[in-house]
Amino acid sequence: MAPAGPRSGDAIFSSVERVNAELFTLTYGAIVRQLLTDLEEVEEVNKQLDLMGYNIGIRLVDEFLAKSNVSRCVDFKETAEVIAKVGFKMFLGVTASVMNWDADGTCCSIIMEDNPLVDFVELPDTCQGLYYCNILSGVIRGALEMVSMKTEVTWVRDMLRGDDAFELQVKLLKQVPEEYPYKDD
Ligand code: MYR
Repeated sequence: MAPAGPRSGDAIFSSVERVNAELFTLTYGAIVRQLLTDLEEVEEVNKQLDLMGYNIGIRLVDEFLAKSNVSRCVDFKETAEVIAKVGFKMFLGVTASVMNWDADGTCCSIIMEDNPLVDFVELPDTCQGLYYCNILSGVIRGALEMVSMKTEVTWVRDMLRGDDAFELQVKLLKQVPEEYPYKDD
């Protein structure tokens, strides 16, 4: 078999992936910039990014379940691990850690040390108060709502604000039991 050269399938695949990732990062940056121009108030931009994420999340969960072969999680702890390890890998190409569980297992932090959304990003002073990656909190909230979990997702740490990592707190507010749609008789 011929040795894999610089244009082997793998090399082409990974360079296409890298270009796609960069395009995604730059496109997201352009969206945030446009929202800042259109909405003016940083708080409104945060809300809009969260809403956009929510609308993506409620759709993306189907793709996630179909592609990942993940079966129903036994509890919220397993769900959080699935998001951080499988979901983030599938849609962002990175994994995250789950930490800081509260005593009853309904609140945790998802911590990202590597965040492709912020490659090339530097925020000017006029953007203080902006949660640049707010789309992610919306995506998680939307996706979890579609599997019957009402959550509140908030940023605790943000490297664009000078913190040492990105940390999202995910709090389970309510778990709606899914009903079997047919009677068993
Ligand atoms: C279950 O049914 O309990 C498992 C449900 C897992 C839902 C996982 C949703 C994945 C969301 C991916 C988020 C990606 C963020 C970039």
